Amino acid sequence: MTASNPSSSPLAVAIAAARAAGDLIRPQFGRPLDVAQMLAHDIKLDLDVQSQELITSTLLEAFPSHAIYGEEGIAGDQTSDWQWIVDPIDGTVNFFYSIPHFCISIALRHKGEIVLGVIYDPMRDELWEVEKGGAPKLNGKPFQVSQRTLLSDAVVSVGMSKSPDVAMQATVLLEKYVRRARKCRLMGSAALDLAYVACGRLDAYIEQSVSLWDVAAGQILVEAAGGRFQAVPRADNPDKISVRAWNGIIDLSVE
Ligand code: LIP
Repeated sequence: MTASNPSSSPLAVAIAAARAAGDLIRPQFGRPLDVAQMLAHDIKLDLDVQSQELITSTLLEAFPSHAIYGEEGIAGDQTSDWQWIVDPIDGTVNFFYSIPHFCISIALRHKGEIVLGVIYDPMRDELWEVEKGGAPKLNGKPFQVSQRTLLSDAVVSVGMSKSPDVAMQATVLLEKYVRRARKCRLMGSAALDLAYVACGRLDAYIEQSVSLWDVAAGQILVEAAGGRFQAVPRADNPDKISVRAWNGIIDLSVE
């Protein structure tokens, strides 16, 4: 699927969609928001849906035969070999609490293989992009994972959700890494954690239960930047995966 016009290449369209969603979301930051669903462990905003609708229309206008698989639902031709994986606001709870740490995450899979990833932080105007075989870039500049070699020098982000099993597993891991790493962080956006691992701000990110849309774009960014990404489906929930991503150098074993 090569586009003759570079401005309509899948990567260019993904970047345009992410920036358009950022322009939608940014002015709402710090304002009273319409809540679609307030759960004990999560918040769904009308803005999540609006952001996904905007991304979906941008992607499907350029590629009408493609499929969309997003946190806020599916669209397009679900039999397509080309599938966009979209998190319209990753870090919704941060956003709702006026913590300026959230992003838009867009990946494209072809026959199951991720072929591009874009993550956009609209508050800092930082955009990570990569396509298969290319150099990953942050705001146009190439980057790589950190070159730290020791866990004792590393900053490790541990993500955690609230279900009792997951919270328990994550707490056990957190306790181990807190003692072995230089510092641990719990930042609230899986996609930004992966973008930060990719460009060397973090050395590792570990989370016991996330969804594909949280991590798909981050996976290709980390791998293209020289790092490693491992995902294992959860036995208790086929829609969730346990993930760890790191610079590929540090030994993360803590047993
Ligand atoms: C959230 C993540 C967060 C993770 C949550 C959730 P959302 O995504 O990025 O880091 O711990 O389980 O998946 O719901 O804000 O898009």
